Amino acid sequence: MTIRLYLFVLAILPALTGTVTAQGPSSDAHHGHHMSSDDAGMVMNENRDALPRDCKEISEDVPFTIRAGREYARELPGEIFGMSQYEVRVPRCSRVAITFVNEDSVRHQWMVHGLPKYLYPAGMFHIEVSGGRQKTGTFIVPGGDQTYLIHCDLAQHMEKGMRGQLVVGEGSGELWGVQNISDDFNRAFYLPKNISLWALIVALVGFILTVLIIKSSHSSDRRQ
Ligand SMILES: [Cu+2]
Repeated sequence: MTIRLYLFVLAILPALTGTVTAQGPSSDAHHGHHMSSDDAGMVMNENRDALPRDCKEISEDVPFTIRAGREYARELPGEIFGMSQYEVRVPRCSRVAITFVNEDSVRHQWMVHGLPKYLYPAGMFHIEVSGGRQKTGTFIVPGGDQTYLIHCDLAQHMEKGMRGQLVVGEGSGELWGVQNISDDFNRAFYLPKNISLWALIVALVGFILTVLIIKSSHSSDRRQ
């Protein structure tokens, strides 16, 4: 009888400990990501001290508070979600501490892409915050001039306004579709900036030439 009870406890032990871990604050590896979470949200791939290969030391500590919510999109045509700041400019090799405040009732994320994968699994650092909560996460940027995409990865949130850029050093050019910074569409890099104006001019010239050719052929028909 005692042995049976022992076996029973042994069998349900993983389930019990699993439930306990899921309820309390936890810090573990999730699909190779380093994640720390509580009921306010989570920080994935936080990095306070590991230096990128092209940095000898941390150049500076730069804290930011970024707010997210519908309120910030109120003046923006076609957008639903907004942020208090769409562009974050930091020095090369700086340690960036982001306090992400979610003023909505739905979840939001502040996610950076394209970081070195040897430090940040999948090249990603991200903070996710439940409605009405806030969370702070820290990461160290590399030593090259580079522009990184920031967005909220929840369905349709980026398309509806939550898209920004992290500019390290001089950056590597503006990304498209960043609020207050760049145009709201993806322009192929090989096309000139005022491509629509040029297309209009070419169409007009083509139209005028066609009309002239038709007119001159009509008048030469009449002369014959
Ligand atoms: Cu969002």
